[in-house]
Amino acid sequence: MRFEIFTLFPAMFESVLGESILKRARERGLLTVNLHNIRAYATDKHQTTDEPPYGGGGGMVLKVEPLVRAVESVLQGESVPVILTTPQGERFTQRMAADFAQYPRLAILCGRYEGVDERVRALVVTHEVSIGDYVLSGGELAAMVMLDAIARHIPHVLGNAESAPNDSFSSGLLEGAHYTRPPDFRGLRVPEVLLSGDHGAVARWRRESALRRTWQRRPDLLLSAPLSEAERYFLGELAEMWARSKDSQA
Ligand code: 6GU
Repeated sequence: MRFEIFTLFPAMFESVLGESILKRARERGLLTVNLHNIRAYATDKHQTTDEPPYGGGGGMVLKVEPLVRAVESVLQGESVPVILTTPQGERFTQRMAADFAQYPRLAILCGRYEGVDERVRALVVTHEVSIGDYVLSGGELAAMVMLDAIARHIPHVLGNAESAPNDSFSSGLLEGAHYTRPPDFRGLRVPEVLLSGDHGAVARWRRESALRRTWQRRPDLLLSAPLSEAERYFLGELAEMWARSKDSQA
């Protein structure tokens, strides 16, 4: 999969692309990330990329000419989704990451300052995406978040040990608890079942741990998670235990 990233700060991407899973994916030819400096597409001799807004009000606005020129000259008329990073966009989710990963090529426009000239939206943008309800100084960090989350869905980017289906959200649930050696640390013991070698019992324990954690922290996810009859029964028991413990406090 190929990404075309349009930014005023291409160097911000270097460390993220140069480590761990994204580094390996690029080395193996599964992922290509082309960084395009918007400034290189400025049309005046000062290479201006931003200006104060018409009508005043402060802040700076990314100019339309460099952005549109950059996107058009890189994409060459090819039909490619062009994502604008903006706090006003649709909230980014695991579902969106999986859907965007189906495209062979994707462009991300990193917004900056107070925003981008509205005509950029009309001319080149196909999707507007936000990564959450807070304001970042620019879209670069948001673009890296999306890039990472999308790349995890490209076939062979994750090894077996890292596989995506058990990830929080892909299963519709949060992940449960994890342990590794030692079996006892300061009296805190790893649950016996995980040491038992009984794979069926371990799988059940993991699923229950995920259900318990989701019920405690993100009960909203349980409304849409695909659950078996046995899992619904388990949640019912959790709820009953919780209700009883509340009664005993009253
Ligand atoms: Cl995509 N951009 C900016 N500047 N701030 C954000 C954001 C994006 N998502 C959340 N906050």
